[in-house]
Amino acid sequence: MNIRSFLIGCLVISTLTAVSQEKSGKNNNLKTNKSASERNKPTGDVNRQDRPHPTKPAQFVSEWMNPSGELTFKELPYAYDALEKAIDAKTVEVHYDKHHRGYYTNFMNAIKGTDMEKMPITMIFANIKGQPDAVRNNAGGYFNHVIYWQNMSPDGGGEPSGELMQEINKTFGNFKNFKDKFEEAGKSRFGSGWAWLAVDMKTGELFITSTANQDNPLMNITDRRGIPILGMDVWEHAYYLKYQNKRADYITAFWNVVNWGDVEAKYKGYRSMREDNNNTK
Ligand code: MN3
Repeated sequence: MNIRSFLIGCLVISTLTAVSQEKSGKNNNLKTNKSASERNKPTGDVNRQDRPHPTKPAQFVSEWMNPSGELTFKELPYAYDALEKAIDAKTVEVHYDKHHRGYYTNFMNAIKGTDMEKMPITMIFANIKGQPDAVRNNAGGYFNHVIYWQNMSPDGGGEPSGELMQEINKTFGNFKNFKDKFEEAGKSRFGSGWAWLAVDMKTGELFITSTANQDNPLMNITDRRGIPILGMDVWEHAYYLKYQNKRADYITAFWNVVNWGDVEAKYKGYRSMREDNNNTK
């Protein structure tokens, strides 16, 4: 790895660590591998209808600090038929239980006995250039699908609120423009890949991008590096049973299940990480 990629890797890790340590007093449960139902138990006055099982901001950061060798294959946070407003049960089942599980298993096999077993996955992404395809494809495939499942909910749809909505309006003009651009990123990705809403690691700005295969914006092979907060899988396996060749119809329907509470929590996780990092400079 060259010195620049190493430094960027260290920056990501140091900022993630700072937040992880700062939050650990309040969130001791985040370091354990609890089941989805335990993790998603409502706390306080959270309105589960309005904000379905979002990832907590600190959780989004801390869950990726574990050594990669200790990462688990997470439970799907809902039933296979829960996303039928957009995606049929059979597709969710095969996608989660065969494709996603396969990436996880192959990722674990690819890093077994290497230094990467002890590295956080974010560190692996920050230094992915030059690594074997088995690591790049399967680490990406494992991580990207965790984000994707978290980003959706049977109670999803609608619009974001708060700071995230303000930032979307500031960056894209309005919510419709944002959706148009995000859809375009998904439609125009040739072959298999992903569309992303991400937060620029250097400037903190939102941006939309797409990546091929199982790459993601955390990898040091992308033009603009950022922390992904919303990911849409546009591989044919994500939609073909219901939509066949009509990728655009799947993309339109995707908005019906977007869990904006989760996207906002990921955005806040990034913001708190950045503020902590600035405070420690
Ligand atoms: Mn997929």
